[in-house]
Amino acid sequence: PTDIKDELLKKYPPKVARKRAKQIMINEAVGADTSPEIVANVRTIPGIITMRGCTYAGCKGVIMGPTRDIVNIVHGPIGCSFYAWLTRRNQTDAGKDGENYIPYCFSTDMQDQDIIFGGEKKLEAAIIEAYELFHPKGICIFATCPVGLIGDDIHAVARKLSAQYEDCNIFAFSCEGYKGVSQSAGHHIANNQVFTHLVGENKKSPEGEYKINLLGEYNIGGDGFEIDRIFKKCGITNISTFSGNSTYDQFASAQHADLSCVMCHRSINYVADMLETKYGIPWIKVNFIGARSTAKSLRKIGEYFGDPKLIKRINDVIAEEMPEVEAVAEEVRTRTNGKTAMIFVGGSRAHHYQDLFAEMGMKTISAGYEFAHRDDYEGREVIPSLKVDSDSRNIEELTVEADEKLFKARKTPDEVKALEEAGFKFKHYEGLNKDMDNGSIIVDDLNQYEAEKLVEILKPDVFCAGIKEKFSIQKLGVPMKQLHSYDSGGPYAGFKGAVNFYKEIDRLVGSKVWSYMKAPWQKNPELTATFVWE
Ligand code: CFM
Ligand code: HCA
Repeated sequence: PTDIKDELLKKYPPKVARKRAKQIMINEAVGADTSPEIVANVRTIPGIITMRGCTYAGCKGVIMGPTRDIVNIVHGPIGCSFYAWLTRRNQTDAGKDGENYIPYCFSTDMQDQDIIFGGEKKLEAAIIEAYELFHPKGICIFATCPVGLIGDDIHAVARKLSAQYEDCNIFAFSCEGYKGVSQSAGHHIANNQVFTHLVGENKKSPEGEYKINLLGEYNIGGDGFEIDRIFKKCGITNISTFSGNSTYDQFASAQHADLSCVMCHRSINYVADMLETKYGIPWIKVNFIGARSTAKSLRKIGEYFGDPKLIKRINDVIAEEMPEVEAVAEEVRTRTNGKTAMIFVGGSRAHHYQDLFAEMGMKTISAGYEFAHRDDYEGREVIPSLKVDSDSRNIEELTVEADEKLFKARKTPDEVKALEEAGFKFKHYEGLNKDMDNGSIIVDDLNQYEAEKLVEILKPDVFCAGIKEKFSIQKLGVPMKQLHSYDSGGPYAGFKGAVNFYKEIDRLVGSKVWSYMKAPWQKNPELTATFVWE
């Protein structure tokens, strides 16, 4: 593995190689007390073709994009709006009310003259137009790069119109693309504003038993639908998903839950903390990617509530769902066992999907995140030691206190202690490194050059990443599965999702088609344009 690292670094100028060396790690976390340090959440080195996206993408596209009944207006050039318009495969059920703005693309369509003379008037007109057309419960405004550069005060515009329209909650996000080093900054900006302007608004508690919030599940390819199906069957009430297929009222009621379940740690762990501090809602890490992981997460929820009725129901559901899943897994394993995968996606999924591959007998030999932070690699223990640099300082940390009226500890200190003594872990996430074999290659902010090199050297049976990597990897003759959009597939979460995934990967790694990728001139050098003296 050390040779591979050297090979990846060889081509770089010394200064770049020195920096990249700290972001490429040969894993040695297993069996060690602490995981070796990886450099993460820092600026991409100029000149490198990164896989990352911008802060606006994280705020508008990722966090707020999947909400269906909030009108999301992009203040900026039309390209930014087009980029975030239905490109993320977050699915929606318009529900009984039928309110669904996801198919729309709301933009102020900034022009040169707005950049020169200011765009606040245009933004105001856009909000008024949207309000008069739709009368939504909420309108959100997103800043793109030029907005920050010219200094339009989007918050002032939002405040003015929010006061004017009492039945509409209007607020804005300073999520200019350049604001942080990646999408991750945008998640934080989005979540802070949702927490400040929305959570806690609905005073009446929704009906139901065993109330939870599901944080960091975005319903890509219908994952959230499958998880909700399972919750329903178990009798668990999901008050609010942040933010797959979410509604204004769900966010506004989140403070009524008795437990927060964190799916994507990267994009939302701080919201779980804030819900705990302000309202007294404890949180646990869950993972519904992988059938066994799903069963484990459900049992954890059962253990938390501690009601025998719920625990029995959960066990019955698992017993009912698992045989079909196991049967498919066993069948595909005859072909997939021992095969290898690489996973490079934004955050959590590079960790979560290793469980699904393991269920198929497949090993993830190399993985990494585009923009996760050190805690997502090394575990939450490192959080107190994370360095605040000029880029992270740019992103506001909210100071939250217990709400005088609404704070309610969900468990007594004795109950918490009893659970912990029985091995139950609150706000615990061990990160990716501990789950990968020692010697496997972990790379932060992988770039195009390194992706191709790694594939050439390690020849995985499948490479998982996004649209930017898709075709260059396929051209190397290796099957490629998108784990952002799922290509056109999914859901892959929960029990039914696991079955879908097994079948899809079985088909991909069994296919010979990509190995026939050599172009005629690669096979027959006489067809190349290179002139050779006879
Ligand atoms: Fe969380 Fe996500 Fe991911 Fe993410 Fe994303 Fe995504 Fe992703 Mo693309 S919130 S970190 S910012 S699990 S959009 S649904 S697939 S990079 S690994
Ligand atoms: C984003 C969204 C993205 C991009 C996926 C990809 C997604 O980061 O803006 O590059 O294929 O999941 O849609 O992560």
